[in-house]
Amino acid sequence: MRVMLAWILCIGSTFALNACAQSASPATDTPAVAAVPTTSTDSQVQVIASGLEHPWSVALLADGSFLVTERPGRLRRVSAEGKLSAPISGVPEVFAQGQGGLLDVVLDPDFAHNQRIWLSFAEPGEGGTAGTAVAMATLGTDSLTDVHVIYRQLPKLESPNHFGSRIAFDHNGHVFISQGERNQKDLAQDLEVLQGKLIRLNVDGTQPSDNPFAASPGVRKAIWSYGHRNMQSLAIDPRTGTLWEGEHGPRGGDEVNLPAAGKNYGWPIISNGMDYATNRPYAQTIGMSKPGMESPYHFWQKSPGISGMAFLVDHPGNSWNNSLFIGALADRNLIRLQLDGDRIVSEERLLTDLGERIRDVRVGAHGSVYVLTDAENGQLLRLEAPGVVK
Ligand SMILES: [Ca+2]
Repeated sequence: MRVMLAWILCIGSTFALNACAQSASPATDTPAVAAVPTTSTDSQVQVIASGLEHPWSVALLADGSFLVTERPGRLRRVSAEGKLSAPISGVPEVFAQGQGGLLDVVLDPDFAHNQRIWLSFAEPGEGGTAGTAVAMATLGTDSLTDVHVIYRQLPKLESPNHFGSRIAFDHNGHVFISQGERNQKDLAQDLEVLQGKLIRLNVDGTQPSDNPFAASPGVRKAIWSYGHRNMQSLAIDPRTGTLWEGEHGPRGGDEVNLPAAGKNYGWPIISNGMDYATNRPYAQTIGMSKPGMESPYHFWQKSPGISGMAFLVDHPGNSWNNSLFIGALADRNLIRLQLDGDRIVSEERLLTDLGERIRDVRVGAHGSVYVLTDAENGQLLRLEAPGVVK
């Protein structure tokens, strides 16, 4: 079903965003759910910080300050008032080329006691190769200590693209790591390599004995699910513990999946996107579905260029309660999917007047929504739902 959606969006803010404008969203195809238009009467936007070079991820600290990664390889603190620290020392060397660099930053589930953070990044290898990697480290005032790389995507490859990567914890002793297939499509179906796979590890970096391929000879034991393209979104629904993942289609077909153990999400055999060069399906693609492969839970025929993902739930007084937010890079706005349980019932676009690529979105303990813009002079913004008084 194709539904053309257009909404009036009025953005109020403390800087030059005081405008109401009519914006048209792209056509949206929803294979498993119905989408209906919604109207946002107002939302409040505030710039917290500017001057961040291609910020990629933000973690929210309990004192109201932030940790922000910059893709060239820097990690900074940002005070609640928006002051940037000098780069924090001890960050692993990154492969800062193409789509590579310093990527996700996430607090350990037990951060309050162990001050541990997790970073994903493109790690340089021999001969110009690189691979997605994840490190954990102890956060000090201006340095990282006890830095351990606990995951490396192997083999390392020469491609500068499709590193993913996001980190999410299930609060049951496991960490999920999303990544890409490094723009080498066929690797996504090869269980002997780690490209194009969603990874599940124990939080100490060991491989869980109950992973779906733990007993399969010749298969990488860290694999949770496979057939993924470039997973830039990953979040766990706090209400249910369900894992949600988003990934870029090629030319069209960005998709959202709820990855289950051992399942094949199809790339490049099934896809809703096209070859960039020919605007026809890739040679490997047989169609949009195939028995034994999982079709997307939700997809966009025209790719928004989806990025970070975060749930706003358990805030019954908030008009955005039960939402899934996803950044949009190509569409230069913020996607809000209204949920009823796991069902996506409507879609709204926010920050349409800003005109910036949105790289990450996170939700604070009080229901504020934090967004990073992807630019040489990137910004950290805070949004409040309509009706919230601050
Ligand atoms: Ca897929």
